Amino acid sequence: MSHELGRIEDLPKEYVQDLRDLNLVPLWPSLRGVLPPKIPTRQTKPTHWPYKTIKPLLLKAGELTPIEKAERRVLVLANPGHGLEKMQASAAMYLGMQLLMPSEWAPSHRHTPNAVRMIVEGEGAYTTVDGEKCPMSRGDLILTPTGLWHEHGHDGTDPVIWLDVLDLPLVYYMEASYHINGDRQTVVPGQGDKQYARGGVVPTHVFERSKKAYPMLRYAWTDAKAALQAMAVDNPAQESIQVTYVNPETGEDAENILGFYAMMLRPGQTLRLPARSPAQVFHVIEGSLQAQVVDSTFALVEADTCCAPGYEAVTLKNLSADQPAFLFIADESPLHRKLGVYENRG
Ligand code: GTQ
Repeated sequence: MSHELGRIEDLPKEYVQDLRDLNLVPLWPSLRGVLPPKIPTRQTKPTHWPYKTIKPLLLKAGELTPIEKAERRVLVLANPGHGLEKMQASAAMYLGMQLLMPSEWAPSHRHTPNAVRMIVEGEGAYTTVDGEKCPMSRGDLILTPTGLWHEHGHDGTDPVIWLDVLDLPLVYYMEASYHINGDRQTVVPGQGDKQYARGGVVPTHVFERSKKAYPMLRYAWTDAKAALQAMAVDNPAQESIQVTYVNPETGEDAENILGFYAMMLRPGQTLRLPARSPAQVFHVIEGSLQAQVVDSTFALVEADTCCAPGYEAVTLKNLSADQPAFLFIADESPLHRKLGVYENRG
């Protein structure tokens, strides 16, 4: 049973003006807007950003805007449902495709939003995070969690491009987003990955525990891919072949707000992901597939990115009969779970 609620036009104009003058607003005309029945209103529209359309425009940005004038040379993958100027892929996720040309340097800074980079193309670049120089290769995931210094450099010969995923829209909405510029970092031993790169054995600190909140900063694609392939071989009947990027000291998600995963689809496989509350982003690392969400069907090839709103099932189909497909997925699960609003509707 649902009553028609009173509208703003049903009230005397002078009364509404009296309220406004006192910074007061009647709830009932807006109640259904902020608490819609059964399912949230989602501005996040299923959206596909083909890499082949982004790359030439990003390279053009490399000609038009020197790195000194950009600091970070990024084209933002903006969801039209939120309005492009909002620069958000979903309520909590920001996506950007970043270009670094040989010998360029994107100076050191740190900020409150958490970021990760998924390397799309090119060799020879690195991100120095908290002093550790993390090499960038295709498919690698590099964390720059909240508050850690990071800068990008490039010793190679060809353009390097990566996908940035940040929780910027959420942190900005919280009025908690800011940055601080810093000097070039002093490089310390480590490449963000080696100590923790073998699952099952982690460093033991006999004298004191690691004080690092983020002990692992780089997750090499060669390791994540090998884990997926082993999982597929060891579990031939298992439908979903997926790994989660975790903090190896705690087993929790690698970052606090967004979740990061790698998935393998077997040749010819169709996988229906249940309708869960968090929005999701899919990025193809290797292979090609079809993604269906609401009434959109996207043909995704290598390096393509798409997003899906929360509360919707997503069907992924590997159309290749003989090649597996590998995906990077980012979602808002850690946020939803911590806030107690996570739902799986099947
Ligand atoms: O590389 O530090 O896409 O600070 C947006 C903000 C990348 C970065 C982005 C950033 C960065």
